[in-house]
Amino acid sequence: MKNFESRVDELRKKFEGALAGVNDDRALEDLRNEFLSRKRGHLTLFFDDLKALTPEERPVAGKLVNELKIQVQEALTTRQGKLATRVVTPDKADLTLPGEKLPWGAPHPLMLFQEEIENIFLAMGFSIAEGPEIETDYYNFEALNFPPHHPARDSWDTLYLGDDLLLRTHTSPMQIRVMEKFKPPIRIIIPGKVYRREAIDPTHLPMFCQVEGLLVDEGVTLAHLKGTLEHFLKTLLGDKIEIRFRPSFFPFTEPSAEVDISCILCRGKDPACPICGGTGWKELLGAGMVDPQVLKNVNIDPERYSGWAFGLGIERTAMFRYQIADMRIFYENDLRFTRQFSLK
Ligand code: FA5
Repeated sequence: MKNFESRVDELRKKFEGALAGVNDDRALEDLRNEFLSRKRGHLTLFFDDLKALTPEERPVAGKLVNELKIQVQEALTTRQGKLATRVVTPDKADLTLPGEKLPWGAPHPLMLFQEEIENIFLAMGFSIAEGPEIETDYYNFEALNFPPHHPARDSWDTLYLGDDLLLRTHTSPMQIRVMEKFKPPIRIIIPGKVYRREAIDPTHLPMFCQVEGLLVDEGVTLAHLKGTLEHFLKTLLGDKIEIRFRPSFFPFTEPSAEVDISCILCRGKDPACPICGGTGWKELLGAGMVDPQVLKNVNIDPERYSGWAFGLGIERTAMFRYQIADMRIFYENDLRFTRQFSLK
């Protein structure tokens, strides 16, 4: 029995010595076979040797061999883990291995929809601009005729980033930036994100996208605004929609209107309709003739030039186009939803 014990000890030392020299998967596999192979592994042969011992010695010796077997198995597994996580230096990398497959990305449905909007306006001779999402009080409010303490600011107040900086509440500040830089004739659209202190519901988000439109030239009238918006909305949403201009108020346009389209979900028949609440109409945009005071603020002569502007909610409009009852789905990143829009 003493002899058996020292043989187990010797084998343990032999294994530990061999394991210390193992540096790759192939050597590890060889070592595993050498010790654990079912036919000729050292440990397997040891179990055979048990037969030569007395019935009293056998369980004690069996326990010793079993313990060594567990130790060998665990040590091999640990070394295998270490080999798998080792850093492969470039000269050792196997360049013949297939690369990792990355899933294809696709433009977000709202980006695709925005592009459609842009294309309709590009075809009418408009340019596209973008502007900062962090704005100053001057561009977001003051230059647009919202003096400090004006009540119209209340429903637009948003996240301030300091005394003077804020996340823009609409894309209209870009009207000012564009008119400061370019002189009429101006024909431009400005898509971008805007932010508001807002209670979230199926048609309201605290961050959403707008497209601003601005046209300034000689002899521009409200009829041009109506005609352009009608062409744009019918091209985007189909000939069947009805459009209505509802008198409204914006400090930077005079006269002002909210533009609604007929509800394509319930057509005004469902008092519980999540989009129109049974009214049959949903507001998509605000619009109006650029207030002469705003033109003066950017040194454009209101006696010579007139203009119109609009601001459209992209998510709201996309809801109509795709018949989606709740705009929050655009931001939930559910691939089952977004994949339906990917380009084929
Ligand atoms: C404005 O933001 C004005 N700047 C629009 C404007 C531009 C008027 C130029 C005149 C001239 P309003 O707050 O109504 O207006 O927003 C415009 C559109 O943005 C709405 O008609 C709606 O489609 C969308 N919208 C407004 N609030 C939200 C919201 N919380 N979530 C999603 N869409 C919204």
